Amino acid sequence: MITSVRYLSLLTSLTAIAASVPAARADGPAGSGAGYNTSRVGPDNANCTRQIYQLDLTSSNVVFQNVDHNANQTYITSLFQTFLPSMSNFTGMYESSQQQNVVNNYSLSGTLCTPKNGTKNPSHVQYLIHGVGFDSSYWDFAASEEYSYVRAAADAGYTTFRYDRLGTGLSEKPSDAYNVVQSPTDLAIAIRFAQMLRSGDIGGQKFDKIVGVGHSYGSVQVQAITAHVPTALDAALLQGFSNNGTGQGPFLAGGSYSIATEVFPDRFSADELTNAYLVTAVPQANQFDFFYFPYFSAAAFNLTRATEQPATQGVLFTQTAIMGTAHEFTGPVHVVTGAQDLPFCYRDCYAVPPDAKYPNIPAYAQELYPKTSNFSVYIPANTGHAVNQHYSAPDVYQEMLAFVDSALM
Ligand SMILES: *[C@@H]1O[C@H](CO)[C@@H](O)[C@H](O)[C@H]1NC(C)=O
Ligand SMILES: *[C@@H]1O[C@H](CO)[C@@H](O)[C@H](O)[C@H]1NC(C)=O
Ligand SMILES: *[C@@H]1O[C@H](CO)[C@@H](O)[C@H](O)[C@H]1NC(C)=O
Ligand SMILES: *[C@@H]1O[C@H](CO)[C@@H](O)[C@H](O)[C@H]1NC(C)=O
Ligand SMILES: *[C@@H]1O[C@H](CO)[C@@H](O)[C@H](O)[C@H]1NC(C)=O
Ligand SMILES: *[C@@H]1O[C@H](CO)[C@@H](O)[C@H](O)[C@H]1NC(C)=O
Ligand SMILES: *[C@@H]1O[C@H](CO)[C@@H](O)[C@H](O)[C@H]1NC(C)=O
Ligand SMILES: *[C@@H]1O[C@H](CO)[C@@H](O)[C@H](O)[C@H]1NC(C)=O
Ligand SMILES: CC(=O)N[C@H]1CO[C@H](CO)[C@@H](O)[C@@H]1O
Repeated sequence: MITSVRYLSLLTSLTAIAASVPAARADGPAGSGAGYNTSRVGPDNANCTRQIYQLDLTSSNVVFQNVDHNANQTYITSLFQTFLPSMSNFTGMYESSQQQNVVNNYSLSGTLCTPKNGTKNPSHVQYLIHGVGFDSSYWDFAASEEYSYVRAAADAGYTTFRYDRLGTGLSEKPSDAYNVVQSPTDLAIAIRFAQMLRSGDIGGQKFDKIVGVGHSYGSVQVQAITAHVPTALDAALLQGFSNNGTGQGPFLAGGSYSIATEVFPDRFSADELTNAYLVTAVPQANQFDFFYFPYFSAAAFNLTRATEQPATQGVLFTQTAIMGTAHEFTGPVHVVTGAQDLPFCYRDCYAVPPDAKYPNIPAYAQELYPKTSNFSVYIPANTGHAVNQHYSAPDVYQEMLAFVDSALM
């Protein structure tokens, strides 16, 4: 299990983040490294508005010490080597036993899309959080229209809100890739956006029902929201997720994570990103972590690589630390993980121990939800970690939307 109890108690202060009225401003010029075609705001069946939200936040962060903030590749790789065999040794060498409060204003780009053909209920929203290697275009993936979850949701009458996580897309890329851009900061942002959806600060609509939908590290954040602020969401849909950590090491090793400005000099410059913003080293490393051959098109793979977004080493080292048992969450929970997912199933979601309590690896996630009203799992066949980029995506979307229908009934 990858849940770290040590971090959880220290994160309780996140629930008490001071409320403030967020200022919104119009988009500036498109960032050079945004992972998406910035002239596309969304699919043509939805009325989409993209804007920058300024979030004033305090988060209780892990303190990395003895790390070289202007790390070179040799150093970054050696940190991964230390991290992989023994996390506790890494912790002793590179992390303080104390957390620190980090106070910042972050600019984040978010997009609200309402179905043009009317909503099932205007006060219901799906709140979409993407994972590592992507930005919010994971949810409006434009290799072809059938890959857009935003479109499928709008066709089904659902409003969606998605944002570029800190350090990706059109959102701010803070220079401190260890002590600022890490999972407690990302969780504080994710909680704040959920609160803003409730309070009418996004699109002027107060949403009474919010379904949190994540992918991978985005699902870790949705899970962490349900654990830390149990009333922030009404239902959770965790795509590309489990609470089995066996595949995390192979994921980090297989990605050969490398300095983004060196891998993609045409898209990322050193003015924008410091060295510990990382991407998979080569296309085949991206394939290794995210894809299951031959069940995806060359166009989907090429677009994923061409628009790949960085993750900081601080995020990669802390990404599962925010998970925890959601003791008070009572809504329904649905887990959708590809049968051949690498980081969360180590390539076989049915590889449970003999005499296992549950029939598959994702099903163990119900142990994080003692009070859920309904826990369910769907394991699409012939699907790797990047669910929305495989041929199965359109069918998977219908299954996900059936869960959303039942959750919002
Ligand atoms: C970018 O999106 C716009 C609007 O959807 C579209 O007209 C244009 O063809 C797209 N450009 C590329 C390179 O895909
Ligand atoms: C689209 O959204 C904008 C801003 O919320 C609104 O003014 C406009 O009327 C909407 N258009 C349609 C066709 O729903
Ligand atoms: C990389 O950085 C380390 C210190 O962090 C230094 O010892 C090493 O010489 C550097 N390597 C290169 C190739 O610059
Ligand atoms: C964030 O911005 C607000 C005004 O937008 C300002 O009052 C506050 O001091 C800022 N906080 C930080 C930490 O810069
Ligand atoms: C809009 O909704 C109506 C009524 O449900 C349906 O007949 C029509 O096909 C829909 N149009 C589109 C573009 O989805
Ligand atoms: C994908 O990229 C490869 C390598 O650059 C190229 O050979 C191939 O034609 C591309 N395929 C498509 C469908 O874009
Ligand atoms: C966790 O995943 C590993 C690798 O797939 C598997 O061998 C093990 O049985 C799993 N454990 C549980 C409890 O599912
Ligand atoms: C429980 O979830 C499953 C799968 O999402 C759904 O088919 C079923 O209707 C749900 N049951 C109840 C009682 O909501
Ligand atoms: C195996 C290994 O890397 N052990 C290291 C654990 O951390 C201590 C310092 O805290 C080192 O001295 C060990 O070499």
